[in-house]
Amino acid sequence: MANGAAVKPVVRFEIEDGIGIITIDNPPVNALGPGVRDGIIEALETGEADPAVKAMLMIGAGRSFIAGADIRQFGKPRAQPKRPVPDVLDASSKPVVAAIHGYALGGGLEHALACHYRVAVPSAKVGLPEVLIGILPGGGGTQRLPRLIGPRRALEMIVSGRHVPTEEAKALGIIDEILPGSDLRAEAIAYARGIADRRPLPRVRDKADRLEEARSDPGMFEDMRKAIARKAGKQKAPYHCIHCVEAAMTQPFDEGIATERRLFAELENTEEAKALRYAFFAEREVAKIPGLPKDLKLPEIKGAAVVGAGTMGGGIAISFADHGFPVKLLDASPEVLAKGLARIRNTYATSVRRGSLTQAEMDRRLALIEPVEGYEGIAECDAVIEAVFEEMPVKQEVFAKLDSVMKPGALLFSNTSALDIDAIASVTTRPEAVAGTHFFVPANVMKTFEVVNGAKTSPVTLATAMKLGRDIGKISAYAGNCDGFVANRTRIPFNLEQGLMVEEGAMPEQVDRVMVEFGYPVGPFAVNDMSGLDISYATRKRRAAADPNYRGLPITDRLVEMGRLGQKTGAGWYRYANNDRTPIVDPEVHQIIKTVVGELGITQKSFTDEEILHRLLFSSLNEACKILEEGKALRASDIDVMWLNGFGFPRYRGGLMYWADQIGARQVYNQVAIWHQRYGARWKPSALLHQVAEGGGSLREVAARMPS
Ligand code: T1G
Repeated sequence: MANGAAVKPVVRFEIEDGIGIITIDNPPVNALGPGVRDGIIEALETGEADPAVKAMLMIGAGRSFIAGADIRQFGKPRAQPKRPVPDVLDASSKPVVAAIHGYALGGGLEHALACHYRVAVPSAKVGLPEVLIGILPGGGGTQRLPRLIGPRRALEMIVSGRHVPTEEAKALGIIDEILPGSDLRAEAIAYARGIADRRPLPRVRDKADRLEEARSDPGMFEDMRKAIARKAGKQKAPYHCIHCVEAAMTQPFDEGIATERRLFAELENTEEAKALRYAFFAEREVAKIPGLPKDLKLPEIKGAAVVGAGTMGGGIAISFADHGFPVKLLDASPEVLAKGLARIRNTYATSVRRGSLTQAEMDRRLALIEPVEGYEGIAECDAVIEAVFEEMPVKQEVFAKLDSVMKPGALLFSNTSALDIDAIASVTTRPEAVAGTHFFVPANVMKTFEVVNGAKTSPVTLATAMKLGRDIGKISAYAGNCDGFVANRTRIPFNLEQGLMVEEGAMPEQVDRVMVEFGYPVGPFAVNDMSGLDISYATRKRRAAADPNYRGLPITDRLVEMGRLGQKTGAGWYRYANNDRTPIVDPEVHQIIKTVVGELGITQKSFTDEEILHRLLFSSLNEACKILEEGKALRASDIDVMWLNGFGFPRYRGGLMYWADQIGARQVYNQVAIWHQRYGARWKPSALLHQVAEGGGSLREVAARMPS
């Protein structure tokens, strides 16, 4: 090493009690980065050659076994190990045990599958999540897993990419034994000693019984293709995964491996794989707030309170209970509190009915939610989240009350989706302990969690809110304090263009088709019908009352005034038959549009699909650039994370900023400038967009100069 400092080996080999211990030590998650595979091979060869070694075990140092290949290496030229590790394991004459804690994912599980035995601690997770980054298990996973657990289960695991907990992995046959885990290394050595003399060595590649069983069900692959069609859309990776598992049924092992390698190579540098890799790292980067000291001492949040037992309050309480936090749910009205609890109970009961939750787990989570009628009942909580009606006077009244009852040091968070955090904090004596924690609807499902930084919010409060979001399973993202913060503010132009294009001649069903073909699960008009047209109607009325220049949406207003509130009234932008949720195009809506357009005297035109797509997304993109200019968002990639996890933006397109880069900042700017000429101020190009376009740079790499 240039400065002479010894390079810590990423793989260590030691012998203890006749067992060769191969330790992978490549923090933070022992990814199979440079030197790791070669290190493992070297250790295996050392153990193989040493007569003192009766068996070997592979174990990870730190918090995990192996979390897979080093994703940062993909798309780049990289040295390949002299032989694939699984081949070396297959050739071993001595048993090798994989001792798993933390995660065995992707190449990590594939290494374990090539070992002769797999043991794990109760809290471990295993999986082949490659499809989530647009590729497939390229280290033998598609050939070994079907042989070990049967093609149907393997197909489900590989196509979903889900992480499987130890207990289920044991039941499936992936894990041979669950070890207590108080001292995994010692427990695994004892296990290895126990199997050291067993022969023949159980190689997964030799197993055929589970494949035989499945020969009676050849239709499973076609069934899976049909089952994933809607969600997979145009993505290649899920179908390549199915093809590989199918090859395990139809080809000898080594030919199956060749098929897997060929299809892996086809996927590694696809646009979808690049976009999904970008999304993976963007979702890690979003947690970091530049300038926040890493060693900031954060208060521990052991229990929280939620004020307001409405739909949002209930969903927030569920998020806490789902992650093991005791939570007090407060509402001044006993009726609203009872209704809120009933809604929570119903949400859990639905999950039990669907089999995604056990009754015991439902009871355990419900027991964590304590209804409270008085403020004094929450005074000792470490943090409180206010989720009351979205009116400033109401919010300020609640915060003044919270300030007077909450214990010193308690943090006061608001779930407001747009109101001024500084104005809310101003009624308290502890504005440094106030921040926004904006959940998305439904709060117990959506992962985006906007943490809004007020002018007086302290770094500790900000960092604690960010961590709290992650602790309840959310993706926390920084947002500066401005109208609509970041996510909603980028969405407002989209909603406006959506409404205006219908006035100008685009049909709701055309817009929805364009967005579904683009990759959205549902079109924006159908989404409006799901959440109810009356929600935004009230907001528009409030904004029009406050701002005479506010551009309303007369067509949508007309629908609401005619009682067409969406699915809940059986009609909105679409018609819904007999409680069915399938949107049906309704000629009556076309008539309403015609009438209102006539009253507005608007000349209509036809729209191309591309024009619709660009009007919607460029309007938000332009606003996103303005937000970055103002420093209200830290990075362009944060905005992408919000759109992927808050607005259902198709993940294999990377996000709004990433997608715009595929078109090119220059082209986007030019179009925005044209629309500025045609439609006026609302399309005024962002200076940052112009700058990036001029500079030929990329939008997704933009980071705010001065966060505010
Ligand atoms: N490669 C590179 N860096 C990785 C990584 C990986 N596989 N996994 C995690 N990191 C980094 C991450 O960027 C972050 O860095 C830090 O580790 C902590 O991660 C041949 C081809 C393991 C469940 O898809 O799902 O194997 O931000 O914040 O929340 O078939 O990380 O601190 O600088 O996410 O506790 C397949 C990916 C690869 C697993 C831990 N494996 N990782 O979650 O921590 S493809 C995966 C995860 C493959 C083979 C193929 C999660 C985790 P930084 P984190 P976490």
